[in-house]
Parts: sequence; structure tokens; C-alpha cells
Amino acid sequence: MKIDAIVLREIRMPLVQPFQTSFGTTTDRRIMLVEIKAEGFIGWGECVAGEHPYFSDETIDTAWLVTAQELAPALASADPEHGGKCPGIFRQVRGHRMAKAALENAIWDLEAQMRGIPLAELLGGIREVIPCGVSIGIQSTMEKQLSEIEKELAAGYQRIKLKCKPGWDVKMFEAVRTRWPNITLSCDANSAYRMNDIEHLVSFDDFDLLMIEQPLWSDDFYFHSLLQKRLDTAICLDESIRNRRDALAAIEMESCRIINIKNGRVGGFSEAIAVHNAAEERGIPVWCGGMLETGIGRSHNIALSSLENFLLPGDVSASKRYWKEDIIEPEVTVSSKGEITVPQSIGRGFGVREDLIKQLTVRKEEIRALAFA
Ligand code: OSB
Ligand code: MG
Repeated sequence: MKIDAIVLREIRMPLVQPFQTSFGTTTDRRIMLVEIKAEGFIGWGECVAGEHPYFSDETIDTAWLVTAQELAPALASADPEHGGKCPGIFRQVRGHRMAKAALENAIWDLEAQMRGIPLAELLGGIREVIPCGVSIGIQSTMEKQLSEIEKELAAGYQRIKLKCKPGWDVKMFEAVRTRWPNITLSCDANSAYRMNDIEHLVSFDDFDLLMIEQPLWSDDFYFHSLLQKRLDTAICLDESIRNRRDALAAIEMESCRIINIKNGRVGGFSEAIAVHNAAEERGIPVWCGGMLETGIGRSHNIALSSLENFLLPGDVSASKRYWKEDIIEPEVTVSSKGEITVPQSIGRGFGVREDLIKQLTVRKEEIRALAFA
């Protein structure tokens, strides 16, 4: 495809309520969107890097820099035939996977439009609906925690994930389990524990959790494998899995029994599919993680979640849980059965509200292919 221009935009959007994890609290999001114009079509991508380097070492500012200086110029002069070509085009740039994913996913989006098929189909998806869970941030009181859970169960969500950290774990699990003995529950520590906490972590087995997500270091496999040996509950890795090789290492070492796939964390759809396939071949179920995305990233997550081995409910939930007004039309909605319907229309299946994006934009930069370079 012949790329005419790549437009980077920073938009600012306040969350409907603060989202607290073991690594910090997010109130207002700063999000880099990429728009790629080619042959009369427009592909969109969203960079999931945060405002601070707390979840990963990337931020919106590092992503902007490396996209404007390295990735976008390389892509614009490569005229890729499809999204799967992007990892090769970006190979010289080490790391910066969230920045790479935003561009790569926009190319897949463009290709789906050019071929006139749904993005989910282009990715190899087979599901018509995807099962949905929610991630519940750390709350200031137990009362608030219970009422948040009550609200999401009433909305139909199939799995509740409890963000936890030392001091906000077993007592909270106990309160939740006392109230709801049978619901599907998991927890996510975002690397808040250390090996000194191992006996404490083993006590999480009492709460019949579907999984414990990333309890230890964000870059670790070995200590997770020691912990997994001590636990009945499955460990799920999020932060540690950067690519297919990491998934193979983690599975081989028995560091986890479940994998969370995030498009941005692994560098885009190509690697996300590679991780999915590697896990599937080894009998390890996966689910799609979330990064407080707007509707653009959310629509990409929906398409990805339609692949066969996305066997567990993901953190892909309704737009209104995060945004007063989403930047896509229609917004993402979840049925009373806790499912999202995978669009069968061309491309992402959600329109982009360009006027609203214009209003929210605080920074913009356009990159063109070097003419006659
Ligand atoms: O670890 O899954 C995580 C949000 C930001 C950073 C990391 C994580 C999360 C979530 C939110 O849990 C999931 C969502 O977008 O709904
Ligand atoms: Mg996580």
C-alpha cells in the first residue's frame, strides 16, 4: 500500500473515575493516536503507553519521540503490503513495543478496509461474541470495593479481577468471597510482591481465584516458576510476556498456566498472534488484557479476542466504564450476558469521531514519506 501520511495526535481524556493499581493512580489519560492515510483509506492505531513509566518503561512521550523520529519515517517509505511486514520494518529499533504496535495495528486496520473484510477475520478470528470481565481498581474503602463489584455483576460481567497490593489483599478477598462465594474472581498485583511474601501469596489459595496475575517482578520467569510450584491457583503472566519467546520460556519453566495478551505490550497484532498460537499449541489458555484504551484500542482488542484460544473472559469492557464520551461510534457496549459482539462489518467496525478527536487534541505532527529520497 502507498502511504501518503502518518499523523500523530496527543489527546487528553479524563477517566470517569480514578483507576488505582499497585503502581499508581491514573485520573487523566494522555493518549497518542496514529492515523495512517493510504490510497484513500484511513487506518487508526492507539498507543497504550501510560503517562508515566510505571507499568512499562515506555510512556506517551517516549512513544511520540521514537515514532516521529524512527518508526513512522521508516514505515512511510516502506509501503508495507500488510501489517505482518511491520516487525521487519521496525527491527532496527530495539524495544518501544507500544509505539510499534500503534503503527502496526493501523496498517492491519487499513488492510482490512482495502480488502473489504472485518479486521477480526483478517486476524484469523472465529468468535462472533467475546466473553468480558472487568478490572476493578484499588478502592479507598471496603464499602466502595463491594459496591463497585455489585455494579459490575449487575451489568453482566463474567469475571471480576481485583487489583491488589500488600495491605489490600487477603482481607479484601475475604470480604468479597463472604458476600459472593461463587463468582469467578481473579486478582492482579502488577508486580507488587517479592519472594519474602511467598507464604502470604500461598494463602491466596484459600479464595478460589481463577488466577493470580503478575505477583512478582515485571521481568521475571524464574521466581514465578518457584511460586507456581507452591500454589494451587494458576499464575497468569502479563508484564513479563513481551513476545513469543517469552511465552515459550514461561510455559517451559511452568512460570504460569495462563497468559494475558496485550497488543501494545508485545508490539502489535503479529506478535500477539504468535503468542496466541504458541500458547494454544501448548494447551495454555489466553485472554486479552486492557490498558484503559479509548474505543480505537478497544476495537482492536475486540478483534484480537475473536481468535480461538482466547478462552477466558478478557479485560475488554464497555466504553462507559472509562469514558463519559468515547471517540468511536457506536461506543463499545456489553450485553447483559457479559458479551461483546464482534463486528462483522468492514475494518474495525466502529466509526471514528474525528470532530471530537480534533477538540481533544493538544499536539499534532504529520510525517510524510521522504519524496524522491
Ligand atoms: O495490569 O492489566 C493491567 C490498566 C493499566 C495498566 C495495567 C493494567 C490495567 C488494567 C485495566 O487492569 C484493564 C482495562 O483496561 O480495563
Ligand atoms: Mg495486569
